[in-house]
Amino acid sequence: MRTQVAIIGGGPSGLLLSQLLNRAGIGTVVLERRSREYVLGRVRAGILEAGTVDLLEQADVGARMHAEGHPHRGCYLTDDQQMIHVDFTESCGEGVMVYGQTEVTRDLYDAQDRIGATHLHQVDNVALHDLTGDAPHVTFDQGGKGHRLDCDMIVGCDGFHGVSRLAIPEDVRRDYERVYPFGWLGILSETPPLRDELIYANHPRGFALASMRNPMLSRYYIQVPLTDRIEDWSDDAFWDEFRRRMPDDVAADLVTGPSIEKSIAPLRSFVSEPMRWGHLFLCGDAAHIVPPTGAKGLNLALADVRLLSAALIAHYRDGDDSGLDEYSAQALERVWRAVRFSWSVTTMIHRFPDHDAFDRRMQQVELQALATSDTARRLFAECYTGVGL
Ligand code: RFL
Ligand code: PHB
Repeated sequence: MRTQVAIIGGGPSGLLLSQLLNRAGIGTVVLERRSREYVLGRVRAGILEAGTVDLLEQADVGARMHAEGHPHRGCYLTDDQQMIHVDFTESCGEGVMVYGQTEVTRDLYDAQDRIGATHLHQVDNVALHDLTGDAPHVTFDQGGKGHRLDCDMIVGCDGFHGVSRLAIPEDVRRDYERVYPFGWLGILSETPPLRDELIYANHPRGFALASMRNPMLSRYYIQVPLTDRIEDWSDDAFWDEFRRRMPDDVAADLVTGPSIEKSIAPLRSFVSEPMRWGHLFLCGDAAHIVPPTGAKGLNLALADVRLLSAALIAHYRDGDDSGLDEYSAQALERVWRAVRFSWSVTTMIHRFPDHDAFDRRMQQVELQALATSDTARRLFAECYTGVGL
């Protein structure tokens, strides 16, 4: 088998890259470890930056997002009982779109089917070969048989637990990591959202987030110790704890119902440099992870794809390799800015087991800056909507 660009991983990065390249006449094969149903069953991010919305339009997957997504012009943060509103549109002229990663992924699969793109699912033992030589290729097993895919380039879109990043030699690769001492327990419920915009709550009992997918589908999270398991949390226990972490007058409006999904995600900041090695390029979670607090993970992954797709199109169309040569350095600039934002919001809004009275004062000063300073609100809004990254 031969293709121009072999894409490892059929999550949002891999699918969008395949979509943009196919539309430019460049051949791709996507190799995905899981079934399509499994990929579509994962509940993850919910917020799209303005630039992500534009990119999905360019890829011809914007129609349902515009019909069913919900533009938001701001969000709330709390400091115990105090509600602080940041109006993104007033502060920086942009907003965000509430539209789940699951829906983005579904739209990408549908668009890929329409143009007849090649996806191989349930592949195992993916291995990358000759990354700096003349014959880059990927080997893998599918249906009990071994296969070889020859290509010009390999793009690792296989997430944090993928194999692509590990194909970069250890003496070349540099990893940076911060593991946070808590996770997020999230539930999805068919209930009306608590408010018209998201609420990020800093409460003495810990962080909580009220998010949503649509007027009858809510997504709620609470900070939990890393040792907690899903079985420890009945729906009732979740709702009780969530209610206690919201300001009293907001909590009074909470509509509860059975959870239709429940999961715990650990929080981590991670960056692996470089994002290119020979014929291998990395996109998205394969190269970097951010805690979900800033809603950056999916957006950052798709920003990589925007850069890399343009560079690959310039390579094939005009023989211009400057974009490929600059890809790693350019992508990492945005990555580090998003890592800083996600880390700083995480630090401002969670209760850390080792925080003392001093750390708490720092949180209060930062939250009060958002309440009182146009400049602080603008900085936050620019990062959250992505225009300042
Ligand atoms: P993905 O979505 O992880 O997709 C990678 C794909 O590669 C496949 N794969 C392989 N395929 C072939 N061979 C292998 N060896 C492979 N190893 C892995 C996987 O099956 C998968 O289909 O990465 P991508 O495309 O870069 O997209 C990134 C986003 O998914 C990610 O940044 C966000 O979802 C992060 N994230 C969240 N971000 C937010 O902004 N808000 C959230 O609420 C939020 N919740 C989450 C999250 C990430 C989570 N993960 C990764 C554990 C919740 C979870 C649980
Ligand atoms: C979500 O709706 O899943 C969500 C929204 C905002 C975040 C994280 C997760 O910062």
